[in-house]
Amino acid sequence: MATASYQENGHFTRPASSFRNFISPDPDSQFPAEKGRYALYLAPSCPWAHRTIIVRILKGLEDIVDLYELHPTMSPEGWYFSGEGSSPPADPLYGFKFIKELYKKADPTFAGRFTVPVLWDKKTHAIVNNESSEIIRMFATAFDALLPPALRETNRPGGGLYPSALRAQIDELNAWVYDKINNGVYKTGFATTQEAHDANLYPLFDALDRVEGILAAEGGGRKYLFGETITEADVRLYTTIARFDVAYHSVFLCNLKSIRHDYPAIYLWFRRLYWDETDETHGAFYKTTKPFLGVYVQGYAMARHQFVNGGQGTLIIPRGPKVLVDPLPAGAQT
Ligand SMILES: N[C@@H](CCC(=O)N[C@@H](CS)C(=O)NCC(=O)O)C(=O)O
Repeated sequence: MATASYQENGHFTRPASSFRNFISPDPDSQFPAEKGRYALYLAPSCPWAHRTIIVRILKGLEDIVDLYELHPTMSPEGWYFSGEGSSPPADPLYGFKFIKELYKKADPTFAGRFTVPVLWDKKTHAIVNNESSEIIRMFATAFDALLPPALRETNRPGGGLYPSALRAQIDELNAWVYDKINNGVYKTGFATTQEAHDANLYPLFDALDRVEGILAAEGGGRKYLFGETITEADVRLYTTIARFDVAYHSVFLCNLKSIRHDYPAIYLWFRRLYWDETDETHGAFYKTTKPFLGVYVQGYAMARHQFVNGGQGTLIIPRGPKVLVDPLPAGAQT
């Protein structure tokens, strides 16, 4: 998931994504919204990639954007197709084994990191975008003309995933959630000095306390971060919380508290999303989390072993927690 080139004085630093084009509803644009033209390459274990597969289902884009899943743990050569589980034996388009081959096809001179997710244009054989926060924004609106009216953003309850009235507030929340929580767990777990670890661990839990306060507001009645409807802020927070107790708590040493024992409002919010199978989510959270919950820990243990210990010594995989996700409490609605 990362290598030593992400290091600075013991602190983990995440480089910016390289391909930043947008799919547009405008038929004359460089990347116009068309059914069957685009493919999403990703490893479902990756929390950034996870955002995009959730929104793909939330928006009903399964028949419009292809999904090609890489193996959930990384090889020394990077993300790869394995033929195991939901990963085909090779890239369905070009027969590649490794995601880096796709990057090289798009740009033979590319010298950055070979990260997932990748949004690929089958027509021009190009990477449209490899930044999850932008891919989910595109998915929210770009294909709306191809979708049944109920799935278009303008018709969704609350104004959709990124409603205009809430944009400034969503951006503000996303910024600290990204820095302190989404990326905060990595900065804590990939720290190679105690000072760097501590400098990120305490702000991570302060930020979780702040989220708990938001979700516990109104007598605990707040269903989602911005009220009664799911926004992209919920999606972005969810993929980190889904991995927290099962991987970050043990492997990334994020163990001041756990979600299940110490954050009742966050845990309720998480389970509402996870267990929901209604038309509100079409099971987007459950379908994209359940098959991989038990393997997140392996991917992170391997990545940390490589990153912090240079792969030296025996790799031990933590075996807990025994229960991956509890059922919803009696009486709580999804
Ligand atoms: N900012 C990117 C980050 C993507 C990212 O860092 N993905 C990780 C997996 S969780 C990756 O592919 N790492 C491979 C590498 O660094 O070599 C996004 O949100 O899309």
